[in-house]
Amino acid sequence: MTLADTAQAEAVVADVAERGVHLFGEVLDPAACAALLADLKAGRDWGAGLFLDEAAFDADPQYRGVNPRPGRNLLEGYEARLKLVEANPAIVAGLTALLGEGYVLMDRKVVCGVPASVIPDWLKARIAGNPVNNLGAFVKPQYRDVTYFYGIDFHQDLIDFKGREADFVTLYIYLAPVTRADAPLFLLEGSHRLGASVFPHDLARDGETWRYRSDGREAATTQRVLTGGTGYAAMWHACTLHGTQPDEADHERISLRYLLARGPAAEAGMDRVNATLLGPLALADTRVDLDAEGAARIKANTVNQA
Ligand SMILES: O=C(O)CCC(=O)C(=O)O
Repeated sequence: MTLADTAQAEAVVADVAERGVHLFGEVLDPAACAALLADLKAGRDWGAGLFLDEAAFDADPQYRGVNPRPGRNLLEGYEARLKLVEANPAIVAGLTALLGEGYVLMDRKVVCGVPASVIPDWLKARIAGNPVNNLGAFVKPQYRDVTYFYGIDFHQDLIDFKGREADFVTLYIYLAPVTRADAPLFLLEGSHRLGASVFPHDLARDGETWRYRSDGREAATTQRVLTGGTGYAAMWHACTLHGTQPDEADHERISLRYLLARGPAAEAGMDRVNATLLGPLALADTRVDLDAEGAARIKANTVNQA
């Protein structure tokens, strides 16, 4: 490693320690991103045809197991094309600084922010005010190789990992420009400091600052909206609060979402980051918003006030 590389690696770790996020910016080849997006979109329905009709949904509601999984993931078959992301020098260096040599790919998938215009009225009425509008339950089974959102309240990505230590990051890639109207990610910088916390979160807005409470601790966090052009990349700690508002544009927002974990290396920046967290690194239960079937039992949403 050159001195410049070492300084860059330290800057990435310092960013994640202080803010809970590192913004790579528009580091990916825009033409390759656009070509990948065109191929991912080709020959599929991204409109109203995604959804079950109300009677079909009510005949057998399935709230669990509706996200991509091995054998049902639109990115399968695109491994070589994804080198665009996975071999990008800035991204590899950032991940190595934080997670150590030999970091582990936990998951990669396509996430679609679904525009209001394609969601059927019956479904809009049912999901209004829900904190987590992952629409997987309502899309036809053949389309569940992508995760579809109509906004999701501030949450930690640790929410999906009961009992696991927060030893991973989320890497998010925009394959097309994302403006304020395209359901950009909202992050609360500094929120990771309170460690693992049960969803939904205790947040109160004051301008661009949010007062966040967890476990008797309090933090003043700063809202950052991730707008960016084609090839924009950012990564955040598993305890960093983030969310999206419903997509206001007339077209979908298609992104790549990776989860990457600390590898077997003796040292990794993540250890230093986690040593600074004030709260727990893991939780036996990560959320209290769902009923026994996995349906929403709480109507509340804070990110929509942002
Ligand atoms: O893309 C979105 O709308 C939400 C994504 C998100 O927050 C997540 O995948 O954890």
